[in-house]
Order: sequence, then structure tokens, then C-alpha cells
Amino acid sequence: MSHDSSRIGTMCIHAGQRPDPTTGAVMPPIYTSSTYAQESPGVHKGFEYSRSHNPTRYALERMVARLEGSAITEEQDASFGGFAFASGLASIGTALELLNAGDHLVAMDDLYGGTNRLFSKVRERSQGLKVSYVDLSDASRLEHAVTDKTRMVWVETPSNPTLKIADLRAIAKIARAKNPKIILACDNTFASPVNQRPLEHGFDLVMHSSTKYLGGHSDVVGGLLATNNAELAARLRFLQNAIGSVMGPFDAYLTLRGIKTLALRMERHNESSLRIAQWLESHKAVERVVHPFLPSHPHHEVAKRQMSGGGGMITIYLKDGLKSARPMLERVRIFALAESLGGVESLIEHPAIMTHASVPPDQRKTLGISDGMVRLSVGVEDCDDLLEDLEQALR
Ligand code: P1T
Repeated sequence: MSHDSSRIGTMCIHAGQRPDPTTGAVMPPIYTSSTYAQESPGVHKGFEYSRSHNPTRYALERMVARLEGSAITEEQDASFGGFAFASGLASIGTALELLNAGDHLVAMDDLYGGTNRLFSKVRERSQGLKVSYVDLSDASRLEHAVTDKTRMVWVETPSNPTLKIADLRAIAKIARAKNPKIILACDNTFASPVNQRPLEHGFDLVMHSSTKYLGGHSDVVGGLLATNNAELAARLRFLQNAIGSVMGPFDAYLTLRGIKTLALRMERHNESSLRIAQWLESHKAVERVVHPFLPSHPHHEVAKRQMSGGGGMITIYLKDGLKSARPMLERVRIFALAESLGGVESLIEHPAIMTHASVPPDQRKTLGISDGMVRLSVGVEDCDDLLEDLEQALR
């Protein structure tokens, strides 16, 4: 059983996978053992201790590395340049350890609230990082933002929650011209590797909150990194073990199981969310609808070039602010009022009060994270039911 297809639907099931060498099991066993017996000190089968090496975690790590288009071989890195962590934020925390104290980081201005909090309230203090928040949906702004001390550019595209699109290729071109060694990192959570693969656009590092689309069933928290740069892979392998915020084997198994249907699920997320976004655009209670594949999106052209589908996220601005947002959020029946996204079930939330409450109010104001903003994660239910649910809630 082996394959070399680079088609995403096949890759989601087979990439980096191989039958278990002892039994032939087609799904990797959940290896719970925290340690591995050695024949003689230092003589073992490549597995010493489960924080450092775990076969179930490796199976997931190989999968995400291949899905993101890494060409790293097993000789270069045991899991092809993929790394799994206890949460999305744990993976970002480890990626930031690639930097030294005092380094400068250019970050997208619109980021998940927890990422913004990690940068500004933790690592600026504990690591002395200097972070510039820049609207990278206009790549030319990077020209002026990069300094002699810039060591990393951190992009979220589509961004959370305003769904801005950054032109990855343009950013890579500008950054490389300034300094080829700057690490270009992209949080690919909203797109998933089915819709967008940043390494193909010249980025070095991809990050996922696998809590979202990759896991896909709102039943597991996790984070992933993938690189196609062997030197970065070696540093990440060291850091993953040295810091130790690794994903456990049960979670790795669940995430891998989720990924098997990722391509199928994304097809439905892409299709239903676009249909709902179009419907919302003509609704009288709605002031503005943001979805990357709507022609009205300010970065629609870049989105169409860079992404094969628009993803399942929609952001809307209601005309009467919180006065109409609160009753709508209380009245939905199929959409669950909850943080998170990317699961099979539809979720809806209020970024200003919920996911982005940790973003300072003045920054929220600049970004347009207002009281009338509502974020939808369109699930894979029957789309007619979702439309009816939104219709009755908006009424
Ligand atoms: O929650 P965790 O697995 O630690 O992932 C953090 C994270 C990182 N990046 C993006 C783009 C994210 O959306 C998240 C988590 N986001 C939510 C919980 C949310 O509702 O937006």
C-alpha cells in the first residue's frame, strides 16, 4: 500500500500513511506508552520517550507535512517536517521560540484574539519581542515595516475575524528582497490545506489550529506546524522536544481521523458558505457581508488566485449593532452560539464580546470589530435548514 498522488482528495486519506509494521492495521494504533524498552543503553528502535517520539503523533505529523506540500524526506526529518502540539497556541508559542530575545516580528493587524494576546501580553514581556501590527492585505506596507531586526513575518489569511486576504506570493517577494533569512509564517487555520497551501507561495512555515477544520468535529484541541525547510525542521524538532507542549496520542489519532474527510467536508463548507453569504447580501437587516469568494470582497481577486475555495467562514455587520446582534444570536436554533469554528456543526459568535475580547478596544475599533459584527462558521448540515434558521433568527 503506497501512493504518490498529489491530488488533495487522495492525500487527505493516504499522505504519509503506511500500514502498521507489526499488524498491518490501516489506521495507526494509539500508542499510549510513555516510554520504550531499550536492548542496551542507547540501542533502540528509534523510540525512546513519548514526548520525543510517538508513532501515532508521527502519523499525523507526516500527514500534515505532506498536505501542506513539504518535500522533506524521512532521512531529513522523522515526520517530514510536520509537528503536532497540544493546542494551536502551543504551536505558535513554539514557533516564536525560533526567535531570539529582542527580535522584531511583523504581524498581520487582524489576528485571532488569543494570538494577539500571546504576542502582545506574553512574548513582548517575557521574550522582549517587538511586534509591529500591519495591515498586510496591502503587501506594499511590508516595505516600510521590515527593519534590520525583523526575523519573522506572521500572517493570517483569511484573517480572524475580518477575513482579510493577504497576497502570500507578494509578501514573500518583498520580504525575501529585504532579507532572505526572514521566517515567513502563515496561520492557515481558516483556509485549511484543501483551499490554500502557503509553502507553495514561498512561505517557510504553516500553522494550524487543528481544533478547527482539520479535526473537524469540535471534539479535540490541537495545533500543527509544517515546513519545507530542512534547517527549520531540525530547529523545530529540537524545540518541540525541549519545550514539550506536544499533542497526546489520543488527540493525534482523532485529528488524523478527522483529516480523512477533510476534502469532502471542505467541499460542502465552501459551497454552503458562499450560498449563505450571497443570500445574506440581499437581506435588509444586514449592512455588509464578508466572504473571500464574494465579488464584493475587497481582496476577491487575490483570494481567487490563491485559494481553491473560499472556506466556511462568513462575517456580517448588522445594521442595528448589538441591538439586533444579541437577539439574533439568542434565537438561532441550528447554529450554536459558541466560540471556535471549522466543525461539522454550524457555529455563530460575537467577536467583540467573545473570541476577540482580549484585543485592546482601540485596536478592535481600528479593525472594525464592532458590536454589530457577527461571525458564522458554516457547517455541513443541509444548507436549506441553515438558511431557514438564519431567516427566522434575523426576523
Ligand atoms: O484554540 P487553539 O487551538 O489554541 O488555536 C488558536 C487559534 C489560532 N489561530 C486561529 C486563526 C484561530 O482561529 C485560533 C482559535 N480560534 C478560536 C477559538 C476562534 O473561535 O476564533
